[in-house]
Order: sequence, then C-alpha cells, then structure tokens
Amino acid sequence: MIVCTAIKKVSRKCKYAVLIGLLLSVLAWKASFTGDTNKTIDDNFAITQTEEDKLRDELNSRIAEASHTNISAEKDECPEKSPLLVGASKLTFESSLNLKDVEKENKVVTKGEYEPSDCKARHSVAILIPHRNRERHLLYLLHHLHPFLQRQQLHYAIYVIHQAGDATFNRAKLLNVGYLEAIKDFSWECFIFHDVDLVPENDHNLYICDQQPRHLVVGRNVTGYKLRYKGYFGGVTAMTKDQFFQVNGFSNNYWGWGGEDDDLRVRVEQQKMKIVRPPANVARYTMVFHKRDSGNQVNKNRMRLLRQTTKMWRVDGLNSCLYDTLSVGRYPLYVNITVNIGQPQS
Ligand code: UD2
Ligand code: MN
Repeated sequence: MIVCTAIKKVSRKCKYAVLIGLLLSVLAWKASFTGDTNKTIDDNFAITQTEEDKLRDELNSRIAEASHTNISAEKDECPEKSPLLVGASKLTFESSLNLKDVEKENKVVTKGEYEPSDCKARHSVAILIPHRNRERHLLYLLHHLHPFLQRQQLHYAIYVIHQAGDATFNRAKLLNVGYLEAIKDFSWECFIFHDVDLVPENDHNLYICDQQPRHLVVGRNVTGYKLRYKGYFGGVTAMTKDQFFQVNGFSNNYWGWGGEDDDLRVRVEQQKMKIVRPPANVARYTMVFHKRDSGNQVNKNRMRLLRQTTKMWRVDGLNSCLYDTLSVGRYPLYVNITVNIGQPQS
C-alpha cells in the first residue's frame, strides 16, 4: 500500500512534466512563426492570448501543489532514540479482551503493517510468529506488541504462520516459511522469530537487527528472569535478511518440541557469527502460562539431529523448504499464512 502511494505520486508528477513539455513545445513552435502565419496558427489552434495565460496559470498552480505534496511526503528520518519509549510496563492479560477491541486500539495498523506518520522509520522489520491452537496467546501478544513496536517508531508487519492439520508441530519450518513468504511482500531487512506466548516487558528491548544475530530473551518470569543456559537461542531472536540467508535458515527436520533453537545457534556459530543480547534488565518477558500442546511432544531425535547440523546445514534449510500455502489472509492486525508443511518422515 505504501508502494502504491509512492507510485501514484510519481505518476502524477510525470503527468505534470508531460503537460509542461507540451505547453513549452507549443509556445516554441508559435515563436518560430511571425505576422500572418502567426494569425493562421492562432486561428487553427484557436488558442487566444487569454486562454494561453489561463493555461499557464493553471499549470503553475498545479506545479506549486505538486511540490507542496512532495515536501510533506519527504519526512525526516525518525530520531535515533525514539522519544516515545516508556521503559518497563505493567502487563495485563484480561480474560475479557477480544480481537475487536485490539483492532479498535490499533486503527493505525493496516493489514498487519505500520509505519510512523510523522517521520521516516530507520528500520523495516518483519515479525514472524509460528502458530497453532494458541488464539488467546496470539490475542494477548497482538494487544501488547503493536503499541510496543509503534513506540519504537519502526516500520513493521506481523506475520502469523499457521500450521494446518494435526501432524506434529514444526516451529522451525514454519519460521522458514514465514521468511520466504514475507520477502515476497517487501524487502524486510530484519526478521524477528517470535514465540506466540512471550510478551516483552520493556520497550527499550529494541526489535531491530545488528551486525550479529540477536537473542532478545535473557529472562522470563517463569525462570526467575535468568538466562536458561549459555548458548540459549530460543523464544525471540532477531536476524537480518542476509544473516538468516547465510545460515540457510532453520532446519526443516525438527518435528515436535526442542532442539531447533540450538540447531540455529550451531549454524550461526559455524558462520563465525556471535550471538549478542540486550542488557538483562530490559530483555525481560512474561510467558503466558501453558502446558505442553498436544501434537508437540518432545522430539526424541533432537540430539541425533544436532550432531549432524555442521554436515547438514547446507542442504537442509531455506533451500529445501517445501510447503503448500493454503491461504494468505490480510487481517487488520496481522497477515495470516496457513500452510501445509507435511509431516515427519519415517
Ligand atoms: C521453548 C522456546 C521456543 C522453542 C521451544 C522448543 C523459550 C522461551 N522458548 O518454548 O522458542 O525453542 O522451547 O521447540 O525458551 N506453538 C504453537 N502451537 C503448538 C505448539 C507450539 O503455536 O501447538 C508455537 C508457539 O508460538 C509457541 C512456540 O511454538 O510459543 C514454542 O512452543 P512452546 O511454547 O510449547 O515451547 P516452550 O515454551 O518450551
Ligand atoms: Mn512457550
């Protein structure tokens, strides 16, 4: 939609340029004739001096209008640090909350996408959320995440990648699908891979990418806000389009719970990238309580798969991610991609 507005502006400007061009050539042509010939032309074209003046005035006012529109369209870049940040927030999870209310609170979001109206965002970020049967968690996340991202003055879109059917869940493959589908919409430079049940508590935890892959969950309420273990890379991570491409994305072979986040860490470290984290006092999340979902039992193969990552990463990832997109719904607050990703082999 943003692209469309830009195209409309450019094509309007082109029309004015063509009009001016035409007028100038008519004037030049007229100037090259004198006396009687001039009169003949006037008669033929029936353009009188008054009409010519009127036309010129009209054009001038159109040009003035166009350049005015242009000035207001060229926004200044947003400040390096958003003045809208508030720091730690007290999160609420009201059981009475519903989607219509959250939509009403976020009228500035169109088809899951937002950009600041008063300045040009410094970052374009796609948020990818793997999902099945967690509607309530999704609602809480949308409720908190939209204003959170707006306070960070980002250009962003939220994509929910919904696994169709009831085969074993595959978080990592859904995130690969999200990446491949989102880059068809826009050249997002940064991707946030985001669990549906993790709500950020502090808006100084910036949803942007860096020279190195970023892990945004240092602590969660349920683990006393401590890092689970040194190489922990689960929950919410931020990688640029190029970083994720360089590691060939996630493995597609982790069906069920666990291991896929460690596999991504191995890929990242193998490319000599180093995981960085925001300070512990801001990288804090509330995880909405849940039990292990049916269809997402512990993946017993995960240790075996992890031992093969350094051999397999080249042939297992974005370049081998096969799926059928069943539908793409552009809802007010997110883009929903429902996808058939198949089932585990064996
Ligand atoms: C941890 C990691 C998570 C992932 C997982 C192992 C943290 C904070 N998170 O989460 O990133 O590595 O372990 O796979 O450490 N989901 C559904 N429907 C389902 C099952 C899963 O939508 O039926 C999605 C949802 O986005 C959920 C995510 O997958 O947040 C991870 O699953 P989980 O929340 O059951 O696993 P958890 O909390 O142990
Ligand atoms: Mn969880």
